[in-house]
Amino acid sequence: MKINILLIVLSITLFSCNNNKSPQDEGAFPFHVPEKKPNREMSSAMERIYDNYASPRPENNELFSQFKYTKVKGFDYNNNDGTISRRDPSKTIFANGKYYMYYTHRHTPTPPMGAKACNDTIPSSDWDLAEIWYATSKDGITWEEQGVAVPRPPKPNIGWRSVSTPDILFWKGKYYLYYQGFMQASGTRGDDCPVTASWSESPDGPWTPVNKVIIPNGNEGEWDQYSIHDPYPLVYKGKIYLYYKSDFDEKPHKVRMQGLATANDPLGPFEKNPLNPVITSGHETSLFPFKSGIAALVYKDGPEHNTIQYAEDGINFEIAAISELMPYAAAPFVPDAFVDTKDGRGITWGMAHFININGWDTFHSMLVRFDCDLSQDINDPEMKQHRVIHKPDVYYRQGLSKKQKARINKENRKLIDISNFN
Ligand code: AAL
Repeated sequence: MKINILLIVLSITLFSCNNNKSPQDEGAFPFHVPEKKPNREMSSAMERIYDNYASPRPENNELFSQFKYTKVKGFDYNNNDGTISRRDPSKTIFANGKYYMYYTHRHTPTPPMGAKACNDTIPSSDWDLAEIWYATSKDGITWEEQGVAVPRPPKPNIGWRSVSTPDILFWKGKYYLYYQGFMQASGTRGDDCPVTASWSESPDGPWTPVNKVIIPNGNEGEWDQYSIHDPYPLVYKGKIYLYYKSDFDEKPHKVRMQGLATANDPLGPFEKNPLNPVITSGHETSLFPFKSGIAALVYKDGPEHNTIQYAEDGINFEIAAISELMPYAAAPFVPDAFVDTKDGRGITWGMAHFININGWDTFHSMLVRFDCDLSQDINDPEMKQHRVIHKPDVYYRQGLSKKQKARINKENRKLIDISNFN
C-alpha cells in the first residue's frame, strides 16, 4: 500500500515537473518536424501550422497543391483581334460518355469599348452582348465547340443585354444552368446584374429560360445590392448550396467577397445565409466537396487571396493552405458535385481562363485547362512542390511604371550621403 502511494506521489511530481518545464528546459525544437503536434510550449506560428493545416508540411497537406496549365484545342480566337472571347467556364460535367463545359461567348464586330462608347452591337465589356455556349470533349484537352446553349432573350427579359458566367447543376434527372442576366451594359453604373437560370432534360439542351430572377440583388445598402456574380451550385446536406460573388464598396478599389444561398428546389426560393459574406477574398467562385465539408479556391482579390480554404459546415471557411499561380475563374471537374457526398474526394483538374490576352485594345479572354492535386485519391508529388521557380523574365515583366520610376528618381536625389559624416 505504502509503495503504491509513494509511486503515485512520485509520478505526479514527475508529471508536474515535466509540464511546468519552461521552453528553455524543453530544449530547442527538434530537427525532425513531428507530424503530430508536440506537447510543448510553442510560438503562435508553430501552433498555427499544427492547428490550422492538415499537416505542418505542405507536401502532406491534401488541400495544398501547385497548379499546372495546358493550352486546349478546338477554339478559334480570330487571330486574337478581340472580336471573339471565351471566358468564365462552368464546372465540367461528365455525361453521355463525354465532358461538357459551358462558358461566356462573345463575338462582336469590335473589342469592348467601355460603357460610354457601347451600343447595340459594340460591347462595353468582355462579357457584354454575350451568350452562353458549350463544348464537349473526350479528354478535357481537345474540345469540340457545339454552339449556343442560352442565347440573349428578347427585351425586356432578364439577360436581354447579355447572359454570362454560367455554372451547372444536375438535380433529380434535370440539368440547370445558372448565369448572370444583364438588363444594362456592364459598367453603366457598375457590373450590375441578378442571377437567372435555364433548365433542360439533356446537357445538349434545348434550354428553357425561366425568365425570372433566381438569386436577387440585395436590398439597398446591402453588400450584394448591385451584383450577383459567378453563381456556383453544389449539392450538400440534401440541399442546393449556391455560392456567389459580389463586388461592393467600390472606391478606391472594388471589394470582392463570396456569399451562400441555399434552396430545396433548383428554381428556388433561395435563402441567403445570414452570415454572408462567408469568404472574404477571391474573385470567381470555385468550390468542391471535400471529406465532410466544402473546400474553396480563393485567388486574385482580398486579404486572403492565393489560399485554399475549408469549411467543415460549408459556411465557416478557414485557410487550409497557401498556394500560388492559382487559376483564374477556376471551374473544376467535380465528379461528386451533385451526389450529396458525405466524403468529398476532391479535384485534380478543371477549366479556367486567361483574360486580356494581348492588351486592352483587343481585350478578350481564352479558355485554359489546369491540373492540380487536391484529391484524396491521388498523390502527385510534383503538384506538392513548395514553390514555383519563375524565370527572370517573369519578374522583369512586372516592371516599374513611369510614375514609379519618377518617384524613385526623386527619392534618390534626396538621399543623405553618409560619407559626409565623420
Ligand atoms: C468575372 C466574373 C463575372 C463578372 C465578370 C464577368 O471575373 O466575376 O463575370 O461579372 O468578371
